Amino acid sequence: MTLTARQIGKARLDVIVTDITTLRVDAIVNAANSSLLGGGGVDGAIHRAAGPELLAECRTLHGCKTGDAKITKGYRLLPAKHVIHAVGPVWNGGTQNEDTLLASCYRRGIELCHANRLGSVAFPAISTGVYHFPPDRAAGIAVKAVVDALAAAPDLTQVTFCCFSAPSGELHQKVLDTFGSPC
Ligand code: AR6
Repeated sequence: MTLTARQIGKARLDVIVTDITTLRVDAIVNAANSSLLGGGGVDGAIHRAAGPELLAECRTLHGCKTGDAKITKGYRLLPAKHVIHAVGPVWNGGTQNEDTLLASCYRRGIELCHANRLGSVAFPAISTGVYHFPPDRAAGIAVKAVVDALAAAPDLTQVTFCCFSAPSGELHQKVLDTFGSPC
């Protein structure tokens, strides 16, 4: 279900509520942990849908730092051709640079799209599950980080904020509606 769609330059940004593994986009972003070896939540769903080849490629990456992201193929995830594994911060009361690290995940995701000439990408609400980042604060950071990074990725024409609950979708919608113009 699409909650809102906004045009910012050449890019259309959507907020939808659905399972990210079902999306027809060039890349879906995973909310991974620093081992990149799988886990629960959206990470578990993506590995289940992509199959064991995804874990095999992840093993070759030797982990990923918090705030950074690495790209793999999507394997059985079709139609998503790639997975961008971003490692969000664990919420620790806001004292451990969590805001900056979360924004960095989105910026690195957009940068990897540009580096791989991808046209469309979908992000989950990174860190708002097991990592307990406050969802309203995370939504503000996510949308602003993507909007700020868009100029660095001129080929990117579609960015989807893929939320997994109506309340999460509404938080993203409220922020996104303050940017760009309706489309
Ligand atoms: N599609 C879209 N969003 C989803 C899906 C899905 N299929 N499943 C869950 N979400 P979480 P984190 C939402 O816990 O907080 C893993 O074990 C979920 O409702 O998946 O970054 C990793 O291996 C929430 O809004 O990720 C790490 O160890 C959001 O995705 C750790 O969890 C993120 O929740 C990362 O924790």
